[in-house]
Amino acid sequence: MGADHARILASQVPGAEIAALYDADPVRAGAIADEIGRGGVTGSPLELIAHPGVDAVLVASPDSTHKDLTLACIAAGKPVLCEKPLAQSSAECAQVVAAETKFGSRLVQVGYMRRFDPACAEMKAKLLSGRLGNALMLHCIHRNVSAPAWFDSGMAITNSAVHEFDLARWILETELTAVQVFRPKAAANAPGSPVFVVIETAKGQLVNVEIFNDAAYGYDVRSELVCEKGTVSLRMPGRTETNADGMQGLDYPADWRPRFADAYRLQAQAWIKAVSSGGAAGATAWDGYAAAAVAEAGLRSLTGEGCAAVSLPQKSAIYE
Ligand code: ISE
Repeated sequence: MGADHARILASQVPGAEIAALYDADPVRAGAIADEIGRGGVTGSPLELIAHPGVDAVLVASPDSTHKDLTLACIAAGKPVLCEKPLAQSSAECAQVVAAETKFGSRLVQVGYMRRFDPACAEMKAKLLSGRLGNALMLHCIHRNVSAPAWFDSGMAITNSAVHEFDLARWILETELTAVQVFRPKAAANAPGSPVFVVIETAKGQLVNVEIFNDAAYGYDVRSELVCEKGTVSLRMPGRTETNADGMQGLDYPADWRPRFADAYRLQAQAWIKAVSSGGAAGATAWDGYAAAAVAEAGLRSLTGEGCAAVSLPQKSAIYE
């Protein structure tokens, strides 16, 4: 993702200039610097954050490093776009929220890029138009070709379903209050096996999310919002349709990068535009915290709690 973000910032975002890059693999960092023709390679992430030529930082590192790197950016007073999830637990997210609250204004944007996906934005706009009446249910499907080797059994929730937790909070403009996670007994007991999540919102709506990370056939993300007077669903993106072997078909992307290419570009553009004028865009650290709290309740449900309640403390004023 780091390489993708660097390419997007270098080629599709007016006003952005890559001043420095870091990767745990210096050869890879050097290759990206050569490819985009800009940015020196630093010796550590903290060196990059402290670099006087760096005004803002994009963190796209392993999930377990997000919290410390985001805190380092806040300590340096530099805006940061951190990939999701914001941290590994709600307690860690609370540390980020506390540091940003102490700083006094927003520096953190969390990379919940679906908020910038034109189809997701249209779904929200259609709900807000009032034509469909109140929202009652949101059905979501989220399938990957295969779970990466570093996935553990909880990551279907903490790394994948967090997208839907954020999407549901954002589209329905409410908090998620209770979560129950089911696993089909018929499926193999592997990190990429399906989980089925049922969520209740503070407005009394239901959200269900199927996560299947070993789905084999392609990257497939769907959602249908069911309202009192109609429904709205995301259409399959794609520009062409193939006719061959007696069949008509649409292609599935291999992963999220082509599927959400517009969202990543619009997210990066919104981030740079906002930080250039001293503001912030997209999902906040509070949103990152809320998604992590739902994920944690999901893990508790998975390990025997049944229907797990989500509790959130009072939101600080900088997030209102
Ligand atoms: C991955 O980390 C992402 O963020 C993708 O957008 C998501 O679809 C995938 O399930 C995650 O593992």
